[in-house]
Amino acid sequence: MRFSTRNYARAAVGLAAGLSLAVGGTALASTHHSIKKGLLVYAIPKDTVNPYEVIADNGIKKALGQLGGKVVVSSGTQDTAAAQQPGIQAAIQAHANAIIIAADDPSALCPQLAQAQAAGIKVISFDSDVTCKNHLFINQANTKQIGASEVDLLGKEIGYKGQIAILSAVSTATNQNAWIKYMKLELKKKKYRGMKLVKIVYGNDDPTTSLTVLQGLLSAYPHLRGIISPTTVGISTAAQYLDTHKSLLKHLTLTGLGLPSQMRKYVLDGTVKEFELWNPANLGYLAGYAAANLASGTPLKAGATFSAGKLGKYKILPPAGGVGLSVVLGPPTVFNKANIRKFNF
Ligand code: RAM
Repeated sequence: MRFSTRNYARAAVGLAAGLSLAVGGTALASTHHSIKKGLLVYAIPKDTVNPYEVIADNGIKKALGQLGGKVVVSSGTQDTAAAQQPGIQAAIQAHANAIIIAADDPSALCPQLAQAQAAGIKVISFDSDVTCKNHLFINQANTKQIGASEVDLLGKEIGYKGQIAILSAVSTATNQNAWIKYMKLELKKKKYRGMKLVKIVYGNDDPTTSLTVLQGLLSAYPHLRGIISPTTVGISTAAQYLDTHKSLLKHLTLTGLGLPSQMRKYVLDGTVKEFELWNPANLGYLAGYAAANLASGTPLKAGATFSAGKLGKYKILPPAGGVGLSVVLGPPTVFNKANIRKFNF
């Protein structure tokens, strides 16, 4: 890990937080100095209203703030590729240096993103990937591990038996579908043969739609034993519903990916036992640093490394498992009664 003199303060903070950092003599040659000043980054989240996306966008702003750049957030209020298109056009008009996008669709925006690249804009995806050429994906955690661990969290709680369902986000979201693919693969293992995935419903990361499809699911499958909701909007909506319909908890277990800030109440009152997530602010922060580095000359190739401020050094990984060039933030945290008070995102 490398640090400039300017980064010593951050290194001290990192050490205080228990991170293991090596600050060496030759390490003073920092990548930080090479970041261009005044970079303009367009952040295009899945939508501008989902609290998860807002926290992640704030992470991007924090990174660019540290690097002397600026962030414009542009997206719609619903999770559609069409609502993300104007943001890409605005980035081109504004001569942005980079776009950071959480894709509502894997491929629908590739023509626009190619147009942006032709105008010299670096394309970074985060949270939810695109299949377009020449971009870097900032992955929140290993995709396969998220899928597998979600199934395992639920399996443990329901004794590996019974009908289960998934409450997802939009049906075109790359991240949701990638995790669901690995959930299905995990469910094929012998250990899970007593668990049957009966239905996947899509709440579009909209609380009202999520509630409607949840109620439909519960009336269609009265014997449902478990729900995995790999979306912060879905799991918080479902937790709120179960909290007010406690008799369902006699046979139904909920887990998934949630914000500890939204789920704390439900974990402390026993509605939900365990769920997981990474730190979305750190995900945005890492994407911000990646964008600034690529826009300043860091090559988009496997093995290239860059410094991501307080998070340390990251390496671009080669394509694997259906994902192109990527960087992985790190393993998620499992939250339960014992630790949930410690997290504020
Ligand atoms: C929702 C969104 C987002 C996903 C999280 C876990 O907020 O669907 O894309 O990463 O949940």
